[in-house]
This record gives sequence, structure tokens and C-alpha cells, in this order.
Amino acid sequence: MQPTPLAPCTQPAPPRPPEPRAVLLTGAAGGVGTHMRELLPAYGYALRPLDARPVPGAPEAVVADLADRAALREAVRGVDAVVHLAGIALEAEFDAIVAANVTGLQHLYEAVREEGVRRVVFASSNHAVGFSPRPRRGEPPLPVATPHRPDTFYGLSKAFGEDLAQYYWDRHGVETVSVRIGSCQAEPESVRMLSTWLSPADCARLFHAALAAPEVGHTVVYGSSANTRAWWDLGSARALGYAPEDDAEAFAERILAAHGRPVPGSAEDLYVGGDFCADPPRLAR
Ligand code: 15L
Repeated sequence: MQPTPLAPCTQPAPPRPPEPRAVLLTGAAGGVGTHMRELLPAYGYALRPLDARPVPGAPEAVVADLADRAALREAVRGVDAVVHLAGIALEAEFDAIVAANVTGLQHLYEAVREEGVRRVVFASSNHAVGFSPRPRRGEPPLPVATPHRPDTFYGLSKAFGEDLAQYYWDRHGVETVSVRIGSCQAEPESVRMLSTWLSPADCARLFHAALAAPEVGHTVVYGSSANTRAWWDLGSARALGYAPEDDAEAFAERILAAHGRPVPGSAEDLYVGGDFCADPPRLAR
């Protein structure tokens, strides 16, 4: 007996889920990096973690220093984008800051250019504009286009990083979203952070928007949650598709009871960079 021929399939094949986009995550062992390793894969990213030290729980991570150009080039090979969190994230000796956040950043961008990676999400910082007066109640939020007013060598290196990103876009067509991150940690811990907090979940939303937006050239955004007391204009972040969901106000009562208001005339009272403008936390030697 002849086998009955199969009826032609009239159903279209179900759409395949899109391939996860490969993203190099530098600084993967740090505070923000640890949150992003946990949260970004849910948005469809296959992360390649990199850090100068071994990454706990990620034996596959690339262990490489930003001084190692060959290792960086190999690390960026084949990825769709880089989320660059590596470098020094507090105040430190000028030479150390330059090695990690200036020279190291240029090494990263060279590797990106050489390997044809299209986009970088650069962890800039609010400390690039830290000496800007903090907006008072009823005043407009600080625009992205405000002049750089770094509060530390660290903030100065982030201001440089934004210019480096602009240069690599104008000269080489490498796209960047420079994110002036506020205070990205599980919960706000000070009165200032009621304005500057970026919840880890909102940080992942913002990085996803920065990675997924169709064309960004070089775009600078502030990174904070939808805080009732926010200081920064989130317009350029929202234009990328960022829709923050958290608000530090949920912690306000507890924090104000514990800390009271900032002393009038203190750095925390006057400037968006807070303590960084007077007595910055420093990298342990
Ligand atoms: C930063 O840029 C630091 O890396 C981080 O440790 C926080 O201090 C944050 O800014 C902040 O402004 O709270």
C-alpha cells in the first residue's frame, strides 16, 4: 500500500523567537554589573561578562584589565553592543583615574571600532555635572545640555568619556548612549538619593532602551528613577523608550526620620554631586 501523502501544510511556521543579542558587559563584578547580570537577560540579551577580577558565579567571564588591548579586542569580537561599566567608580589618585577611565576607555573604543561593534552604552555619572546647583522645589530639572561641572577627578574622567563618545560617533560612526547614572543601588540611603536613586530594575529598563533604540548617534541621558524629588530632566532617556517605574519617595519617611534635612549651605544641600563636592568617597588604596 502506498503511504498517504501528507497534506500540504497551510499553517505558517510559528515565528521563531529572536536570537538573543550578544552584549559585552564590562565591570560585571561591580555593584551595577552584578544587578545587570541578573536583570538584562530577561530582555533577550546574551551577556558576555568581563571584569579585571573573577566574576562570582560566572566562571565563563573574561578576566581582563582595560590596559590589555589584545584581550579587549578579543572580548568585543562578535558582540552586537557593549555595556561599559568598568573603570574606577569613586574618587582616586589622578594617575589611577586616567589609567582606567581615560586610557582604558580609549582602548575599549578602539577595540569596538576595530571589530565593527555598532553601539556602546557608557556608564557616565552625575558627577560629570556634580557642581551644578541642585534644582530647588518648583525649579526646572537640570537639562542634559548643562555644561560639564565635574566635582572630582572621577567626574572629570566621565566628562572626558562623554567627549570621547562624541568623537567616536563623529569620526568613526560608533554609536553611544552616555548614561549619567545617579545612585544605582537596591534602596536609597540618604536624603540626596531621594532625588538621585536609580533602582536596579529601572537601570535595566534604561540600558535596554539604550540598546534597543533604533538610532542614537551620541545621546546623553540622566539615569534616575521616576523620583518625586528628581533633579534631572529624563526627556532624552524617555525619547529612547525609557519608562521608569520606581520612585524613591516610598523610602522618604524612613530616610528623613533617620537623617533629617541636609545642613543649609552644605555640599549636600547645594550641589547635585552632594558629598563628592566636599569630601568624596575614595577608592581604598
Ligand atoms: C557614582 O558615580 C558612584 O559610582 C556611586 O558610587 C555613587 O556614589 C553615585 O555616583 C552617586 O552619586 O550616588
